[in-house]
Amino acid sequence: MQRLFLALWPVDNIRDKIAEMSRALSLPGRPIAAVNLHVTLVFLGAVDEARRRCVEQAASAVPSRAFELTFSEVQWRARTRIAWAVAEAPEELLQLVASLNETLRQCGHVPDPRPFRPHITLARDVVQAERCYAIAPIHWSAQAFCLVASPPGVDGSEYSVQRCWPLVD
Ligand code: 3AM
Repeated sequence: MQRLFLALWPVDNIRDKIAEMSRALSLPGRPIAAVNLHVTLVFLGAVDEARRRCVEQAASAVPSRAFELTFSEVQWRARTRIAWAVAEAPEELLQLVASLNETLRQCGHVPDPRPFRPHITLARDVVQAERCYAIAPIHWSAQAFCLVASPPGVDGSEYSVQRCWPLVD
């Protein structure tokens, strides 16, 4: 079994900008390592080999369009103790997530009932912070989405990108 999720994975210069912005905020808590920064699209959980093949086939067939995301705010919530950078969701992204959730049902996936909000988790276990930080906007031109494995149980370990699918311009 592998713990998998689908995500937008930043190219290096975007990753560097996000990591630099996050460092500059000096958020307390456990910062997410720069190599792990991402936007989760669909969390799949523990997946066996057969289901993984199903997921890859479904992801290959899903219609998708390229889009741009702009992160212009960092929010912190006392309830979750998470600080994350948030962006407005463009229509193409909402469509992509909806299509993935729908097509992945054939692989036994149960969609998360919570509304999708594009975000990059920057730090966890943040006990106290500002509710909202304005940041210089970070533009992320999304050209692909990826299947990513998260090694079980080891908090702080590196995620590993398994495979990516291009978004059509
Ligand atoms: O991108 P974020 O940080 O919001 O919290 C986990 C992370 O989300 C989330 O999957 C992403 C990649 O690890 N995650 C972990 N367990 C989860 C679960 N049981 C989960 N999301 C939903 N249900």
